[in-house]
Amino acid sequence: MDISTTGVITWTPLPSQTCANDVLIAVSDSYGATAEQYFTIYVNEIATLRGGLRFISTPLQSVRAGALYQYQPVVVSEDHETTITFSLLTAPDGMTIDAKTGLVTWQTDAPDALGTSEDYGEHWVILQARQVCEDCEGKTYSATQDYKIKVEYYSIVGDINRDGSITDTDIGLLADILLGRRQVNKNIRRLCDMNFDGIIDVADIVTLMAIK
Ligand SMILES: [Ca+2]
Ligand SMILES: [Ca+2]
Repeated sequence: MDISTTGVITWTPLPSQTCANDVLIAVSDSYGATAEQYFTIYVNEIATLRGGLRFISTPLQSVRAGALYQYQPVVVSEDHETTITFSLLTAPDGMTIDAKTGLVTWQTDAPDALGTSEDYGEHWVILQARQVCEDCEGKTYSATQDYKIKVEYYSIVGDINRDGSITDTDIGLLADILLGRRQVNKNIRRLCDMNFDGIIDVADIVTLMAIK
């Protein structure tokens, strides 16, 4: 398994690697902040049934609130002649699937200034792939893949509006919070405490301005 500097993971499982494979990836930035993500990839055996249509890819099951979620399912079938059509049987609001390619796309709701996203939490997804063989009396093959996507809380200390970068907007928000002009929950207060001393004061603004 390889990971690129942009975070793209590439892996071709060996026949001996069917079943569960645990993966732990880590990311760090130039300020020394780090984060880890742990997940399990289930490798299926290749379909052997004649006409057997099945999914052989593993969906990405977590996404940062505000990010674009994309998943390209891969299916195999013994019937190479008949077109495969994809659809969503169950999906969160706004998720779409390309009927021809199967590409799943979902723009998740970005957190607002109070740190709330409509999409936080887990969402069921059920994908379906179908083949309707016109030359064989309309015989139909279908397969489904179901999984949950978790839309996650995302935090970088100092990124108070949680748009993924630290800008003047965050400094303005921190000033408003410090002056009591804006009420926020404890998750956001944690993002304001730049020097991790448990209180929000001018020192945090100074630190935020220094790293912007
Ligand atoms: Ca920000
Ligand atoms: Ca502080």
